[in-house]
Amino acid sequence: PSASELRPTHPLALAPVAAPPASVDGFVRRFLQNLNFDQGVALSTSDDNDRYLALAGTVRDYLMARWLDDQAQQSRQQSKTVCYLSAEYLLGRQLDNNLLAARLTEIATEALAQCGIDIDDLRALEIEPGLGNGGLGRLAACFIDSLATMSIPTIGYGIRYEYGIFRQAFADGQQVEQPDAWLRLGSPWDFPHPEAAQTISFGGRTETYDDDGVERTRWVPEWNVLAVPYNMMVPGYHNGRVNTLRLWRAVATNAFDLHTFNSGDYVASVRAQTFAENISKVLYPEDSTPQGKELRLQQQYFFVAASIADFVEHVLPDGFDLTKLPERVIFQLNDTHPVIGVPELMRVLVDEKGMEWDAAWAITQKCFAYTCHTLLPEALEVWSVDLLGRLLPRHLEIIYRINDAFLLEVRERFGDDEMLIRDMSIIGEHPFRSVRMAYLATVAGSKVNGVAELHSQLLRDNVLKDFARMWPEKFTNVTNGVTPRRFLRLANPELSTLITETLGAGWTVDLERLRGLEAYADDPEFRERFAAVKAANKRRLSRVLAARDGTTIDDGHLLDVMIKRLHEYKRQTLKVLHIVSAYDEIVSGRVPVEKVQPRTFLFGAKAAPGYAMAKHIIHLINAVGEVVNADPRVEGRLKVLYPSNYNVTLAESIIPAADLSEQISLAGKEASGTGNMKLALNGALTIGTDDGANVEIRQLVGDDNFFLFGMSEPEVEALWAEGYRPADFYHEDERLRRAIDLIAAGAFSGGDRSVFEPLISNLLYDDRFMALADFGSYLDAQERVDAAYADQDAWVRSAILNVARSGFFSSDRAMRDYLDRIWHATPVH
Ligand code: HBZ
Repeated sequence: PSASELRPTHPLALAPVAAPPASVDGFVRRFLQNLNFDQGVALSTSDDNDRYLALAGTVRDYLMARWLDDQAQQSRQQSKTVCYLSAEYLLGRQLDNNLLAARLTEIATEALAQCGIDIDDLRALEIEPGLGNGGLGRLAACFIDSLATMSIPTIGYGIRYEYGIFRQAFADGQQVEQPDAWLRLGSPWDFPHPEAAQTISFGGRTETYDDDGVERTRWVPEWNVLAVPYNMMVPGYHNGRVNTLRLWRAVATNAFDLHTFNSGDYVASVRAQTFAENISKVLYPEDSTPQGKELRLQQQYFFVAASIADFVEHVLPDGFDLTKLPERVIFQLNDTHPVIGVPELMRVLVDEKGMEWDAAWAITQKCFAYTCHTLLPEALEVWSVDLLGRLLPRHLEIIYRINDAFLLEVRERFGDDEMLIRDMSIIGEHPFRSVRMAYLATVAGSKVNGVAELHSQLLRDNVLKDFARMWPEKFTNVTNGVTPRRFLRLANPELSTLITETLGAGWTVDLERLRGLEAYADDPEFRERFAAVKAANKRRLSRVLAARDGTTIDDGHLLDVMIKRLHEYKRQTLKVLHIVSAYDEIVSGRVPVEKVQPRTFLFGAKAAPGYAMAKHIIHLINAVGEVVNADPRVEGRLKVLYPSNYNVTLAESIIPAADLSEQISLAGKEASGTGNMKLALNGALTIGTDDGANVEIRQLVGDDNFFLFGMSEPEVEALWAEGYRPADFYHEDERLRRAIDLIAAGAFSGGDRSVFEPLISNLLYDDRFMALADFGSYLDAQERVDAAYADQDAWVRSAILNVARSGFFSSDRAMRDYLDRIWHATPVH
């Protein structure tokens, strides 16, 4: 028979895809098969990396069968799919999460033991995919976990950076960045699908042509790259579901630079190919100041265009009626990074599919929704018209046309108010002509949401106020959330066991059940067990730190943690000033050392490589730590730890051990925060300002279980309006003056007064984030912390109540909010 007549006849070929049996035997068999036939080694000669890759491959095989099944089912059911468009996914390690989700943890542990392997030795080998900067990227990872657990058909689309967020090291207390070669030892969790590659075009020009009497426009691009999808499986927790994270990698097309090729300069032609591959080479490490670099815009368009084409060509059935697109998809824009998808969808619908502009616009508006993650004006992304027009000429035309129609609407609504027109225009004129991506997203999106109540309110009142006046119903809030699977169940196994023994097992997918713990907050036996878990977690963290840095946490210390990106608005400086002040009080004899509550201050933070002030702050933290940790006068009382290269893996050790959570941003600057949620959920008490989601944490856990300090957002505004002079606070507050003077005098820089001069003069004469104004209130709050910690019974009670009342911060709840308020998609069972 000819090939086309061949049909499967073998019974195995007719059966559905079968996962390996979920038994120790089944696991051992599969593991050895992978070790022998994929890694190409015998068990006896394999090293730990071979074994890790074979183990990961085995877990993947179990998931793969379910994934194939889900793909088939989702395409049968034609259900609405959530396409989460995000330039970042800060995933963390995969092995434990995937074992847990697929109920394979015990089986795998036993199977490996029967092969003479301790699974813990392999766990430690996994390099986490750090394909994100911080909160925004980690949020995306929590969301896709929750969506899979809730059986919502989802595709997470993003970029498979070859180098994720840099590895941070310290040299003489200063940050140095090293490349993060996370793919070096192989990448067992994702697999390429070259057959589903998309060709993505750039540059060139546009032209009009006559299409049967209708004038149309087409884009004549100049160069292409190939976008190759790599799929990662995203298993739901204990529900047998597996969604997809599809990350695009840039590969040169064969046709690349045919001109050079044909001219005989073969080597130049091959070299030119690497140009294309640069697009997915590296994650930009700035988490708040867009760089405006051409490569970054290339990255954005690259992954968004590939994702839209993928959805239209491969997810939708052949011949799908695109006027029904909004019934099948919602593209959620994770900040403005994917907003170029708006003109891209318009281009596809109008230029490629021949749709009328108005019809295409109506569809596009229904298919997108926009999440904003910031309030800082300098973080709002703009692209110069020059650059955008050169790289994406057709998209620029489309943006202009969208803007023309939009500004007409503004005029109709508000009259010819030229000031207003200038303020609302998607095209800004100063300091250079540019496209304001947040405005484009707001105009195009069906909904716009902030990430905490306060943040959403400030978006409506300030950043996007004219738009909120025009379309009040467009604006909504979804307070962020975190996945309880990774950040409680996996990170804190002992607390998880205690909770399950107390409340039963359902809490991992229904976090509000933690409320049940309130009843135990006054139970002495429960408190004792809870306190024992915290102590054990501190010892565990101490062992982790001892192994990587040779540092430890002493028994009995209050563990005070500040873990987040290094940024002036987050105010690590305020924390340092507190430490310096506490140190100074002891060494100058004003406070007897035995009266001091022993504390370990722990920082984790990376600074954007080009952010000079943030790097000064890192230097200062390390310098203060070096002096404090070496001074016998405070030994056993104060200690400062700053492990380098803070990442998701390290967070999972720190968070369960923390007593005190530092959330001390200037009110009105932190959109939400999510570390604050993870720490409260693990029984740390928050010392914090009324900012971001802190507001909601405090409302839920109660004032008695939260240390509030600092100005409120309206007070901040008022102080600005009145004229803020930080030096006044320096002169008026003796403790503040002493702390600053000590740093300025060179006490932490071997007497050299110049080292921290830029930092000190910034504080005294600029202090954009008002650290000095909040210092007094902060120190008072820290005194309340010390007093509270002295009463261990009361402290543990508060810690239990923090856990009990944090159920709201599950990302499952956040997903329900998105589904109800924005997406209107439903689970597929
Ligand atoms: O997003 C953070 C917010 O600062 C934080 O308050 C919030 O909880 C979190 C999740 O909503 N924002 C970021 O993490 N932003 C970035 O990482 C970023 C990355 C690249 C950029 C701009 C911002 O170009």
